[in-house]
Amino acid sequence: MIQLLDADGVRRDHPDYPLSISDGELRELYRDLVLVRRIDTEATALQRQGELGLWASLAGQEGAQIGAGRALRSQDYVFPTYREHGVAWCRDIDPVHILELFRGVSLAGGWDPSAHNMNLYTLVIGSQTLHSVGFAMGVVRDGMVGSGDTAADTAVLACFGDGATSQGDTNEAFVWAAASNLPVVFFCQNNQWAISEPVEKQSRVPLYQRAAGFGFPGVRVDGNDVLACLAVTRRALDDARSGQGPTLIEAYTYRMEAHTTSDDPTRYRNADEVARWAARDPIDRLRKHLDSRGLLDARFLDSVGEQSEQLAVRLRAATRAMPEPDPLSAFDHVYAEQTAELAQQRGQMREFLDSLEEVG
Ligand SMILES: Cc1ncc(C[n+]2csc(CCOP(=O)(O)OP(=O)(O)O)c2C)c(N)n1
Repeated sequence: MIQLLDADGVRRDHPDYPLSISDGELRELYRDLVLVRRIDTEATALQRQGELGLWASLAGQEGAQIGAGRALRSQDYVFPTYREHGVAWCRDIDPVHILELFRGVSLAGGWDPSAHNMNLYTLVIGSQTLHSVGFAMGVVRDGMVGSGDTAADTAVLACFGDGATSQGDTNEAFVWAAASNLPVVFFCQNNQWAISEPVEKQSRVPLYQRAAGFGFPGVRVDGNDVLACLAVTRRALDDARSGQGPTLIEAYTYRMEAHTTSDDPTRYRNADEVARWAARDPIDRLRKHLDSRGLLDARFLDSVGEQSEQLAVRLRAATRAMPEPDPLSAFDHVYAEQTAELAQQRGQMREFLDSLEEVG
């Protein structure tokens, strides 16, 4: 397992994954980790207050997501699942859009994918892996792989969980990516659980080893080590952009909270396991490292604390102020062009809504 920061925050080098990083960049990674955790904490609280219908927590997975997200170049394209709030943060997606989705007021999804080079969240497990290879095929046909133009060559990052590796779609995506040598990085966050199904019940081998059977490299990285995730993803994305084909990254991490706010994890996993992983917290680890380098002065910590507080206040206010959606918007964006059948259904809905108004 690739690790660049050990559990005590001590820096290690790895010959295959050299990482030169400035003090300023280290601090910005820390800021990212703290802020995305704050988004998560606020969203969970908002759900408990009845302001969101559901929330899927990323707690514990911040290091994996910020590492992968900060490895991207602006032209790269991301296909997420529903827990990628940290990756979305790195793509400059306002977390308010994610909250719109989980409040159920943004029927077609929260943001414009083309404005951020990040597709909308996907609830159908594994389906985005096929979308990612289809997109990557287009990238190749557009001549944007291996051209040597660093501003144009493009990689695709497909994010999914350990459970998704059991889906047919994901395995088909592996076949397709390998056969066509596509510029895709498969970023699997193995958070040990697919709701109540542990990863040991899904695979006889470590997940990253499956890549060998498809004919491309697989690597396991410490998912609670943001530096290792950054270095490993950066290299895989570089390989993809330069025409060397796909990589499977297994970011070995843990889902600290429930699967979603509708789940009770105490029914299927024990407290000892959770405590063991709490001791490997990705933010604590980077904090220890920064501290050992004298980078945690009061001014920096205050600025992170203040930004975190302001973000939380903004998220709460924005969530409470979200307008109710127009029920007819459910018919928008279903297809690129409205079909006759949908237009008819929309008309029926319109009539129904009008009849309600008449009743008063
Ligand atoms: C095709 C499909 N089958 C089943 C489900 C129900 N489901 C929702 S989340 C989930 C587990 C996913 O686990 P994993 O891929 O490890 O991702 P995680 O939630 O742990 O991030 C399942 C089976 C679904 N959404 N889609």
